[in-house]
Amino acid sequence: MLTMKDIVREGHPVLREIAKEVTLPASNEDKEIAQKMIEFVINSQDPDIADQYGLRPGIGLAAPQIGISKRIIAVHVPDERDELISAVLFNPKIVSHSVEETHLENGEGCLSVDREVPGLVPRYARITVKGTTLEGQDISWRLKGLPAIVFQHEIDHLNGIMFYDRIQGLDDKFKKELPNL
Ligand code: K2U
Ligand code: NI
Repeated sequence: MLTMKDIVREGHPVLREIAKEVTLPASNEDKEIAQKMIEFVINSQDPDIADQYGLRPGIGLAAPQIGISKRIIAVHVPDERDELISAVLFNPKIVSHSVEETHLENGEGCLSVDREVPGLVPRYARITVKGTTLEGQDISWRLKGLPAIVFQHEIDHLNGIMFYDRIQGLDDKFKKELPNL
């Protein structure tokens, strides 16, 4: 199982690369990567497992965060009706979005960033995401609320974007990759 030692931290170049498309149908290797990723996110939300293995709770993970520059994300997050969205997507793509924006009141964090970075992160309030699931199904999901935010956060990782890149007015010294600002 993946633990925090497998999570790449800011400053590693893989987090600034454009991840490569996954050849479909996904190979067994890519399916295994995806399965480990969703397992990590689910484990990170289980208090006993998270405590036992020192996992930081997460609602999403992108393959570059485990050092793999491929367009794979895993998300395990309740929507506004408390319906669970738990999925892996290969080659996810935001195909449309609202003009309206939203943000998390307390800003965002990242499993690859071991520090607080203050500031609001503007996100599209509603998005339509297309991609391919672990089972090989091509999906098109319309998302809003926290699910929309987490998908944007994870797809940013596939494009080498960190959440703090989007914080307006944040002094560049806080955007430095190196912990010694
Ligand atoms: O990609 C990651 O680093 C996982 C992040 C994803 C994320 C961060 C901020 C906003 C949306 C998604 C982790 O899940 S950070 C922990 C977390 C947990 C619950 C809600 C928000 C953030
Ligand atoms: Ni992140």
